[in-house]
Amino acid sequence: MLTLYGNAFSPFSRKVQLVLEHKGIDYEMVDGLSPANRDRLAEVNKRLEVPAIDDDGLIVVNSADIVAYLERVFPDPHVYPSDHESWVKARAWERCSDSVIDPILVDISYWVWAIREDKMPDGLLEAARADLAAIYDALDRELDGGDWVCGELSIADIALFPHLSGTRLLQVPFEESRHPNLLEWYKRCRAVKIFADDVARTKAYVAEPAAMDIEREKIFWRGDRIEWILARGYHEWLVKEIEEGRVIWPKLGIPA
Ligand SMILES: N[C@@H](CCC(=O)N[C@@H](CS)C(=O)NCC(=O)O)C(=O)O
Repeated sequence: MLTLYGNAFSPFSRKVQLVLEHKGIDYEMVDGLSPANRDRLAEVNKRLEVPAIDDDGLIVVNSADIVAYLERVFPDPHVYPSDHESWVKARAWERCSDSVIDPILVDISYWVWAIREDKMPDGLLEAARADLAAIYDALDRELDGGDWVCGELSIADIALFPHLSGTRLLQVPFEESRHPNLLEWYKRCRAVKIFADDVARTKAYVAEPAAMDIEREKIFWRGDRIEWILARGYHEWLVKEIEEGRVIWPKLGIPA
């Protein structure tokens, strides 16, 4: 059986789990971010990141690569649209979810779930709100007249959903007045079983932050999340984090 090394708190892991469930693929889940499973995760992903999958000994890491692999091996129902234009658009929204939306939301989330004594630096929440508003505007336009971001339910919706489901908690919600199509899309997703189950799993996981079985004192920093924090002017804050030992770096992700 296929094994997913994931975690209910990771949007990338949730994306892969949604694809597995949409395609009806049997899988077992190992919590890859639980300290108890660190050695097992290291065996499949040297970067020590989730998600990773083990499909009968074939290891695939990185959520977009995993989704592409699943689409090859289990093509039906497909998550990449069949016409070229929608395929390009769906990949673009998946990439935007992974490398633009994720960094903004994760960088402002540390003051919600991590164990820290400081307050969020001044202006960071406002910077997140401004950047996300531009993304919500674009999504609202994409959804004008359609149920799903790229015509049919696709990887675009699946990649976006785990991120956008956390925006109210993080105080950066999309609003009925400015983003009515996006709000309707969100409600439409919530009515689909795979998305409802995803939200239930994550809610149960974060219900008691003190019981969350992940590293909560040091932050795991990787590329896009560093880029956004630096691009918004918070280099001094990040340097202090490094100097004060609150940082974990990914290990070298060399295959094999
Ligand atoms: N590019 C990777 C990013 C995966 C990623 O950032 N995973 C985070 C969780 S969301 C992680 O495993 N971090 C390690 C940690 O927090 O210890 C993907 O798409 O799979």
